[in-house]
Amino acid sequence: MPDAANAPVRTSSNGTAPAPPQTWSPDAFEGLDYYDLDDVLSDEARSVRDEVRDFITREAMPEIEAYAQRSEFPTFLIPKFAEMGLLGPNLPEEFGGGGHSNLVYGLMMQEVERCDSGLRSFCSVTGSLVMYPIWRYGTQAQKERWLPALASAEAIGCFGLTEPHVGSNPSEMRTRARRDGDEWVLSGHKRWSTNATIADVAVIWAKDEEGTIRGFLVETDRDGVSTPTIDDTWSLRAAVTSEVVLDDVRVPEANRLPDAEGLGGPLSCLNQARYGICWGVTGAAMACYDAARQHAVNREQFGRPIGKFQLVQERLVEMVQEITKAQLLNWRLGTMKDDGTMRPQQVSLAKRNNCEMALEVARSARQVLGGNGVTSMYPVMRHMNNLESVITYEGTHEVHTLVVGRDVTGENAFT
Ligand code: TGC
Ligand code: FAD
Repeated sequence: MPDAANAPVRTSSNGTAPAPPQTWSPDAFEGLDYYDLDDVLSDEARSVRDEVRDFITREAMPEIEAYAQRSEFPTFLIPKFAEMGLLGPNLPEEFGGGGHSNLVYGLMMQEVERCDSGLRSFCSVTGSLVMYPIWRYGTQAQKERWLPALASAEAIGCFGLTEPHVGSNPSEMRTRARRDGDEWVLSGHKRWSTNATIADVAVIWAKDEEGTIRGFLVETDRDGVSTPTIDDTWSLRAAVTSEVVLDDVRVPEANRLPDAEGLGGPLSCLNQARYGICWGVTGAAMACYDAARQHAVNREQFGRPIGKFQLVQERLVEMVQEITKAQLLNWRLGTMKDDGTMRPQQVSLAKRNNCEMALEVARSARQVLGGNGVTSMYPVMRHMNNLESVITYEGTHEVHTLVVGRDVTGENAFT
């Protein structure tokens, strides 16, 4: 006789029921521009933003939930990202970049993450963490070899800074690069490397024998490289996250990024990606707000739309208020970046604010959706789970607090 108390309980479906009433559609997205920021954007910026918005709504939105449920990256989108100019949009056109302003780059990331943070991660890693260091620190030959290929998605890249023992403090990295004639021998272990399993090239940060941090382009088909996937996450399920294990991997001196020396090399790349995240998470928050707003006008309880209740209105107004503040922050950050006056600490403040804001918006939107808010009928729980990664990667909330704290007090809390 089976022991009923210890028998496994099915958690998968064992029947069908009529679908619950649908109160939200991505096609009904209204956008959110409470302070008429569209008026200060150029025609070009608006038009690129609208093209990306349309592309994402048409091609990515209908598919994303199923991919996330299956924990699968929608690779069919990769060539489309390239066609839409989403890979390296703010890098010069000379090597395949989009030649757009940073403001336009930000708006693009906002629209991509409106669908899913994992899609924006793919774009951020490609443009800011792989193409940018090659463009900024690479040789002419490295630029010609990799930049057009990465921009057109013929090649995929990843970025390896974090390690199993080293996250917030990358200056303690253990990965080593030993010079041997015209070659370097890399050994170490990178963890949490977005895209690595599907990447052709990894930007690997390692310490040389003098302890100086240097950057290397490591083709992933070299002997000694393996890139196992980290597949047990509840977050960014529609993204590829991996380890990069380097077991005495030999690369020629020609694969070293000659102009990167010290921690400033990888950190300068993070500035680019963090900037994109500030905009991206604002897009995720806009998506959550819009789902909650649509639900509030369509869902009735006590004989009236729940949007008529003051407590629901307050939630929606808080969302509008916080998203609007983030949008203003992004716009100002973008204009400073375009003017060349933006400081890394200002990116830290916006990354810190906007990630926290987006998570709070997602949590509040989830409440407005009631029980169905925990299902895949709505995008909100997926965004919420994704944002738990986004608030952690590219510098945790606490790291950015201490970066700004150091800036305003002159006191270094890291040492
Ligand atoms: P510190 O003494 O402050 O600086 C060392 C050198 O770096 C320079 N520097 C920067 N340069 C450019 N941009 C920045 N933001 C910079 N911050 C510092 C600095 O001027 C100095 O240069 P030099 O020439 O004088 O040597 O360094 P520290 O050891 O005190 O560390 C500071 C701290 C903790 C803020 C830094 O280590 C840090 O940011 N930690 C967080 C690590 C992090 O963000 N990792 C992200 C990994 S990549 C990732 O998460 C990708 S997610 C991808 C996706 O989107 O899917
Ligand atoms: P830790 O640094 O161990 O921090 C743990 C906790 O301690 C955090 O709350 C942190 O804020 C806190 N803490 C640490 N130091 C301090 C301090 N001084 N004061 C106060 N609190 C502190 N990395 C890459 O290199 N490439 C990638 O492509 C990449 N992609 C990622 C994708 C995902 C989905 C995730 C989750 C991570 C990714 N990362 C990537 C790694 C990411 O950057 C790190 O997870 C992050 O920097 C934090 O490092 P950690 O996880 O080791 O946490």
